[in-house]
Amino acid sequence: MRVAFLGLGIMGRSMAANLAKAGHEVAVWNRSAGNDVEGARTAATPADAARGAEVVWMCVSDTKAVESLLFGENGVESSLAPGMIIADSSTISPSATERFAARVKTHGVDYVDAPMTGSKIAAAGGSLIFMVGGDESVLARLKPLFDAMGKQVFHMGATGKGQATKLVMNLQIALIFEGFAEALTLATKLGVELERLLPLVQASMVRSGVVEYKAPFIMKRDFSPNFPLRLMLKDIRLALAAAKESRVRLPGLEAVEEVYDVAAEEGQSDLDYAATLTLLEKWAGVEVKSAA
Ligand code: NA7
Repeated sequence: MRVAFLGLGIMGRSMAANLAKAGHEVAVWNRSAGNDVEGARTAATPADAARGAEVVWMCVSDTKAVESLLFGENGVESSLAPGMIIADSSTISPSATERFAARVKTHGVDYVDAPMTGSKIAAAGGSLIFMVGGDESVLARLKPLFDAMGKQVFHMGATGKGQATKLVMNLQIALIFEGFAEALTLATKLGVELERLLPLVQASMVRSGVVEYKAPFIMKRDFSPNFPLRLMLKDIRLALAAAKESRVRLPGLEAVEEVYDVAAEEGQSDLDYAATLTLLEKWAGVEVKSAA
C-alpha cells in the first residue's frame, strides 16, 4: 500500500521501517530533519508525504502535535482525497480524536485511532499490540499494515475508543507501579530484603506483568528510559482530563500525578517512569537495593 508515515521518534521510526521492509511504498516525514528510513522516501512536509497516499499513519508526542500535522501549515488536510484513511498511533485525547475524525470526514476520509502497547523492542520486532477505534471495514483495509508492525489488534469500538482504552491501560500501569514502588520503599525501611520479597510477590495474587517487567531494572538500579516519565505523565494528565470531561473522580491517579510532577521538576522527565521510586526513597531516607 502507499503509506505516509509521520513522526519518526523511538516508536515511529521502527514502525515505518517495518512497513518499508514489508514491501509497502512508504513516504516518511519528521519535524526534525536527519531521520531517514531505509527503503522510504523522505518527504519535505506532512502534505507532501500524504499526497497520493492511501493511508496516512501518525506517531507523534501529543494532541497538539497531531493537530498541527493534520491541520497546521503544510498539514495533511491539503492532500486529503476521498477514500483515504488516517491512522494515529500517538497517545492523545479521545475527545480531540473524535473532533479530528469529524473534520477529515468532511473530505471523505476515514479516521482510525490505533495507539499501541509494547516497548521500543516490540516496535523494532514488529510485535506491537494495537487497541483500535474505527469502523470494522476500515480496520480490515489496514490489516496488511497492522500485520507488518504488530502481532495483535484489539478492536475497541468506534473512533476514539482506542485512545480511551489506552488511557485506562496506562492508568493501571501507573497505579500498579506506584503500589509496587511504595511497597518496596516501606519493605526496605522495615528491613525486608528485596530478594526475599520479590519471589513471594510473584507467587501470590499480587503478581503482575508490571512487576515482572520492572523488577530486574530496579534490582540493577537501571532507570534508563523504556517508557519515559514525561510520556507517562502526559498520559496521566490525559486520563485526568478525560475523567474531568466525563465527570469521573480518580483520587488515586490524582495523587500519583503529584509524584510524577515532583519527579519532573527534579529533572527526571527523560528517565524511565520507574525513577519515581527514587523520590519515595528520598522521602523515606532509604535506597531499595539488592542485598547481593
Ligand atoms: P518520541 O520518541 O518522543 O517521539 C516523538 C515524535 O513526535 C518525534 O518524531 C517528534 O519529532 C514528534 N513531534 C513532537 N512534537 C511535534 C510537533 N509539534 N509537530 C510534529 N512532530 C512532533 O516518542 P515515542 O516514539 O516514544 O512515542 C510516540 C507516541 O506513541 C507518544 O504519543 C507515546 O505516548 C506513544 P522530533 O524528532 O522531536 O522533531
